[in-house]
Amino acid sequence: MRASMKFLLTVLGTGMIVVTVFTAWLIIAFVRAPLDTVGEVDFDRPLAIPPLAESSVEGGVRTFDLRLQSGTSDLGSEEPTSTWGVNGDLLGPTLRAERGETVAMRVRNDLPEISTLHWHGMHLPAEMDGGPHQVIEPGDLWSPTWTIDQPAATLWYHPHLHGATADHVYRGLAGMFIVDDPVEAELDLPRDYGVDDLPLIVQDKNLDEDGRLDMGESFFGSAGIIGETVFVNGTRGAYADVTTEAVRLRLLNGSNARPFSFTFADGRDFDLIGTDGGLLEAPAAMDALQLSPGERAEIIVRFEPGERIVLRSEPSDTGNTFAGGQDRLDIMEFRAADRLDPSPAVPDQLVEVPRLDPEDASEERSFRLAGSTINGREMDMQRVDEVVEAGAAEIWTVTNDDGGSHNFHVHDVQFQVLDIDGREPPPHLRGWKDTVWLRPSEPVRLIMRFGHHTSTEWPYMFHCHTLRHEDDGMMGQFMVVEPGQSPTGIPHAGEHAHDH
Ligand SMILES: [Cu+2]
Repeated sequence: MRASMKFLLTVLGTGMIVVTVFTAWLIIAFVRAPLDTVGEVDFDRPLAIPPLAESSVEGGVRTFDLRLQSGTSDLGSEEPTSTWGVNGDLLGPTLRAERGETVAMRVRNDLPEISTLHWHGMHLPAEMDGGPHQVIEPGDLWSPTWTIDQPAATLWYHPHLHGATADHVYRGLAGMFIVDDPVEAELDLPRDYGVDDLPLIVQDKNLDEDGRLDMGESFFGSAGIIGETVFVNGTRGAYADVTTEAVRLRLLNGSNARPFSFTFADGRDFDLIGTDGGLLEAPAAMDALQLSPGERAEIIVRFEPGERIVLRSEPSDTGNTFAGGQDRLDIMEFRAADRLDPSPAVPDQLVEVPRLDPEDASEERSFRLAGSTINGREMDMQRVDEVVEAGAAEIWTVTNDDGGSHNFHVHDVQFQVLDIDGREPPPHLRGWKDTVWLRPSEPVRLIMRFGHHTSTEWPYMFHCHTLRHEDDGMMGQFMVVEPGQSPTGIPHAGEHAHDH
């Protein structure tokens, strides 16, 4: 009797503590004052443009040499900052290859710890994907190869080591991967890299008093690091000189957690021409574009001679107040020359985007994201969560079940958004996508057709691209197999605890 009484009191006491802590956390999360840096940023540094990666072609194979390395960078502090990069001190070169080309990557890890390199948005065999199972030990070389078979698009690459993706990306490992194809090449679009076709890798970081990258995570919420300083291509307070009437911006939200809602200071319209997986059927005029971590977009914006205009991030329509989505941030400045070279008008029609038909879907699956789980389970490197038939079209319904700061990324395929909580998707979600934001409790129905790279051994990932959530276990694995095949078990190569 006494023992059970004591037990009851313990349970009650623990319950009250849990409720109190949870309530305090809720209050803190909702009262965090939004950050506002509008008008506060000096744009006094020329925007760095990542160099185009060198490659060599032999026997029809285009080979890139990539070296993960540590170094130091000028991030605007008095002291240089320790950073990581690919073939340099911070970020990596822009990779570029044509549809139909076979590429070979020689990725050497000269970091003091294991890492991986994942080709985000790429359709390729699972073993080449650079996910958590393709670890590269310090000093080792990893040599994936595949044939590019997807439309022209702005993709990117970054580490994907289970438990350490947030850390490695934040330290500076990321770069763009531009896929070209003849259809895009035929269109009258700006494409002079670094002149009227600019890659913009937008990231937020915090620096401590000694100029070091502050790895401390936000106290306000579970999304991880929310930076108060914005960097574009690693440049703090960046400005870009504009010499043409129109410029194509390839925007990548390369942040760990922060969503951006890109606008220009005067609210001008721009044309959205492409999303994660390629160009749209037709340009869509808009004055604000939201991108969550991992998402990309291509926009074309027009400038007047002699003007200076700031690219900003206004509060996002995320459905919650987490991850700095309510902040207003000055991002970078464009400085137009007094005389601008003429640019073509944006074509009325871009490319064909064949709609995937829900009638063709052979399978429907549902994914509920909450806590650090998907469908109640945390990532297990040895568990295959879903098995998919090669060539099958499927509908995946994905729901943010706990109101947190979540999006959803699927490897290997580009999907289309069928509807969001029953509504038609807005223009910026009507093209090919591989990552999509999840507003709380609004199911997003995705349709995708899986390719023909099969394996009974190597899985692909699906996960939240808020990197802290991914690291915490909000990730699962799927295998693409031939009809009738079953997974045979995942090799243990990827089992590494992460410790700093
Ligand atoms: Cu998440």
